[in-house]
Amino acid sequence: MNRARVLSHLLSRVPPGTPVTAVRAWLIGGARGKASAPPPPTALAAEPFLNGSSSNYVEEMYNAWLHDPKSVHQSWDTFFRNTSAGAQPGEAYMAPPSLAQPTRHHVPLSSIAPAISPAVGRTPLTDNVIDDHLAVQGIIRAYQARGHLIAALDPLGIDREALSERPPSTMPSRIVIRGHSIAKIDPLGINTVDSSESRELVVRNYMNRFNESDMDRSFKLPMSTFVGGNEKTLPLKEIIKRLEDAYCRSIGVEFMFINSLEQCNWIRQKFESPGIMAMNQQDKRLLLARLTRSHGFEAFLARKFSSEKRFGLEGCEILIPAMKQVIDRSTSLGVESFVMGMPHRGRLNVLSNVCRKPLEHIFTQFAGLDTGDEGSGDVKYHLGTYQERLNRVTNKNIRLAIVANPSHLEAVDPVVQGKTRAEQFYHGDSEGNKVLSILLHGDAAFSGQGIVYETFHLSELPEYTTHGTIHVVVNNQIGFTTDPRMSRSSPYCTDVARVVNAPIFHVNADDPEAVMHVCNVAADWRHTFHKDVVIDLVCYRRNGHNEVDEPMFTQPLMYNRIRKLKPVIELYADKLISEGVVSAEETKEVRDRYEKILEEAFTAAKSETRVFNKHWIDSPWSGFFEGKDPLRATPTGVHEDTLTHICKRFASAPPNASDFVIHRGLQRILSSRMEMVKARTVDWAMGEAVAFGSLLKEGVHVRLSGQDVERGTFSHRHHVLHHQKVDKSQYNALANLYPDQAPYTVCNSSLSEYAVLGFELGFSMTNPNALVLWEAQFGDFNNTAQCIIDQFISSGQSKWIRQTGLVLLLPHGMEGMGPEHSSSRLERFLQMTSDDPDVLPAFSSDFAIRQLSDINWIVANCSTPGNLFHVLRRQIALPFRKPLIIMTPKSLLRHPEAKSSFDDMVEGTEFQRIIPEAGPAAKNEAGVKRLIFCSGKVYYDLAAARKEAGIEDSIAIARVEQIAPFPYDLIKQECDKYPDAELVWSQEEHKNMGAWSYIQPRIATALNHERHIVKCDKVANDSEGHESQSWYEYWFPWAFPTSSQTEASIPPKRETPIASDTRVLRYAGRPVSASPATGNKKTHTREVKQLLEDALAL
Ligand SMILES: Cc1ncc(C[n+]2csc(CCOP(=O)(O)OP(=O)(O)O)c2C)c(N)n1
Ligand SMILES: [Mg+2]
Repeated sequence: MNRARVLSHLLSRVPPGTPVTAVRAWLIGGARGKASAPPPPTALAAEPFLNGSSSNYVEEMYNAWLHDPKSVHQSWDTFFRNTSAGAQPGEAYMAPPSLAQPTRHHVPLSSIAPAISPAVGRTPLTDNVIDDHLAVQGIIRAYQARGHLIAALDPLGIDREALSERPPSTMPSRIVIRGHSIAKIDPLGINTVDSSESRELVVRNYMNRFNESDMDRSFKLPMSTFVGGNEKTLPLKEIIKRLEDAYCRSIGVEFMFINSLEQCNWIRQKFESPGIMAMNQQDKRLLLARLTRSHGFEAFLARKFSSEKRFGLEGCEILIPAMKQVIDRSTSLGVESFVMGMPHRGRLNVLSNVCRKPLEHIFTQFAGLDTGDEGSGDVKYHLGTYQERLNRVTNKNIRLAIVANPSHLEAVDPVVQGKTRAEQFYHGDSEGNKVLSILLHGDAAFSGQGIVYETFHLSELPEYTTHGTIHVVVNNQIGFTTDPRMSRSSPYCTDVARVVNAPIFHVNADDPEAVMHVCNVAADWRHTFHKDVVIDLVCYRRNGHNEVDEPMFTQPLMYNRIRKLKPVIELYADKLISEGVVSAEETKEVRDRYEKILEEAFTAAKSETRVFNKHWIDSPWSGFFEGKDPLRATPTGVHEDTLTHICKRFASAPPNASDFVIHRGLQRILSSRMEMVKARTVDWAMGEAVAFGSLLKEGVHVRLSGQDVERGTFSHRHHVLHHQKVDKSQYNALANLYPDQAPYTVCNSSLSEYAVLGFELGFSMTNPNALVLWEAQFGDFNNTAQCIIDQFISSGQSKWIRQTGLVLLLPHGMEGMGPEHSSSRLERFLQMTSDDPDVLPAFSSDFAIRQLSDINWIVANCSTPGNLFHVLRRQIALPFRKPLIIMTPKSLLRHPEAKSSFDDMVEGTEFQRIIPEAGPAAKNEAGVKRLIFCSGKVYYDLAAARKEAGIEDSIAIARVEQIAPFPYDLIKQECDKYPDAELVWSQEEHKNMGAWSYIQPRIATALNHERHIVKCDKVANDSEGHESQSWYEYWFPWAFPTSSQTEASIPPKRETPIASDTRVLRYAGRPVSASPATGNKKTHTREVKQLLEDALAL
């Protein structure tokens, strides 16, 4: 039995004499019929579920039921059984018995059951009539769902070919073929599918029942289409024509996978409504002017710098008008700030023509000039920018930022999202109405890079959403030298976006007006639904990957075709001239005017002698550095009352404790916390909490994000208490400390390191007065976010002179748990620090802070909660921002010794870069035979073993808490204190890991082993002898008079060591290994024993 039979079966129950139009009304009229119809006759109203839009669904339910009655909702099951058994109208349907959420085949029949219209008509109702109407509905739906498969998207006409070469077993080509089967251009000459065949791809066999004469028959339009406009019925040929105009011309709309009828209807309306794509003359002229600039910019650079790489936009010049259209439209809808991320392709053009970055700044980047300020800089097509400007179309001021990024494609995506989210957060823009992120992608990168998927999955998470991102893909159908056949397995490069139900608008980039239409729809979609949307600009790349690449080596046929194509500016100008919208003279005038602007800027740029990295900052922190002493941090100790208050709150149940049922285990934890408050001590979790709490009190927003951070991987944190009886009823003590405190955000993230770390980095870039922390589940997982660590965090300030105080919490330590989860790869973070192991900075009163300001990041491995408290607070106390990498403990979280007294955190205390020996050995300086330096948890093992061996007065142990920058001054002080002691470095990590290779040369330098001492106030000179500014001279000009104000620049000072300590540091620890830790518990225990013997045996 098929759908028609099901329906005719149902129709057989229509009382004799019921007019056919009544049936037709429900069959094809849907809600429209319903709205205008008089009340249904009783017999039919008793079975009021049949309407036009549901007939497909009825069939689907019926087929599913036939296959397996259990696969459908119980109400359908009952209904079909009853109708099969001959039930009378009104008797077959029974209300669903369950309130459970229905799944696909479990949608209750009641949900699609409007009344049936009893309109009047005379045509006898036959199976044929019903089937014809159903077929028309099928056709309409087919175009909506699959019209994009035959849309003329590709200016080259090769995209369908690329995919149809796949073996049928891996991809049924007739299904996946998309794009250009009816386009006229095909460089490969084998695009042989004619238009009737391609149409069949969409409508499949729905058309079989119609012949030419049926084309003039009128059909009533169902509520699922808007092609009729005000018409209720249309001839079949007109229905098909309008559907093809909507779905198969230059725009291919992919949206029918979206699980929301409202959203699907919204999109249908935006593309199907007659005349909706029409553009007025003024907009056409504006579009032409924007295209002229886009084209002119690349042409100018090509002429002036013919051998320079610029990753030009030729072949996708429409990108500039497209972005501007999205911005115009969104601005008119209330957006004030745009945060953008984009790859190399067309970046300079976007900087100039979308952001209006001064052309001189761009041109000087080509001139090979020295830098005039701090930073290593970056190539011009990676740099960011921030501009505030007037949007001329809406006459509103807007902010535009392009986030600087590395070469690593798509890595910037989560950073942009984090920055956007932060802007929204700090502006109180809880719905994303004011701040919008736009992400640009290349086709190969969009489908190839996993970070795209990871970023999409942040899009709807409560603490990570940016309330919809507009994605624009420059789909030039090639990635470097690889075409889509070899670079992806999905039909479209955009398929990744389907996972979040984002609509995807494929559009032929050579049809500028179609592009503008999808841009408007995308902006409206985002404004209406606050969800992601994708614009896929199907285009081509006129040159090689860059301007000095030869594309004919690898894509000869494609490029033969490309060479014959006219640039889109010519196509569009010709079109507008032929329409009489502009004259040829006007187009020339617009071109010449822009050419003049370019020439003038080019001339002005010639007089520049330097480039300035500061011109390219994407996240300026205006006011933050103002009036600060660049070398003074505010104290980190806090008043005892504050400690007590925060700790008490942290140890207490919610204020409404009697109504809030807490887990018993948590009650125990809270009690033990209260015990600690009484004893004026903190464990790790309390140390962290009081650091956060005291910052919150001071108005500093704290955001802690990562996998399972709310409870903590090791069940030690418990920042969010869950009511054991009421879903979503939670209590967060740190968010409820003081009435006027800053907000506290703690959020479990998606299971992604790359995206979430990138996101938090972006978040941290927005507001320097926020402590943003990302915690890895275990420290070793940080390597799946390696790109963010290498490309952004360790080198970001140097490349892009932008700062971040982001904190990475990386659980680290060898607890016998196997090769994984033991090592955060401390050695890698240390290897990437930018301090020179051979240079001993001059000791001075501001030594510690100078070191911090000079280094790229701080690496710490604290052994006490008190020190953790201080180092976290110091992040905000510093007058600048540096990333902080902390190796955090596991067993120390509950270690009885790893506690700190309030005395270590009150006013007057501070972070201890090293914790020197304080036991009996400290009082026996001359008698100490060995001074062991170590870091982190191993200290507790060493101290316990030393005590057990009874040698506490002859071995001193000093803990290096801040490993980088290396505390030379304190290390030297400690060495000097025990002049006769052997110096040992002991670590639990294997010798080729951990801090050893970082520590060894630096201790040697501290001991003055034939190493230069260079004063740290050296001034770097460029090749022409210009003095370049350090970053703090730039940000704190009042504290650093320029050399013209002083008598002369200070030359680097080199001094011979005053005294040399001949001692050599010995290593005591595990041998080298390929694996971070053994998987065998016994071996682990043996290794620990060996390590301790090695370190302590005298
Ligand atoms: C993660 C990463 N891998 C490799 C590269 C090297 N690379 C630079 S551009 C490019 C091709 C990019 O193709 P697509 O995304 O389609 O952008 P298009 O250059 O075509 O605009 C490649 C592979 C890179 N930059 N980043
Ligand atoms: Mg590409």
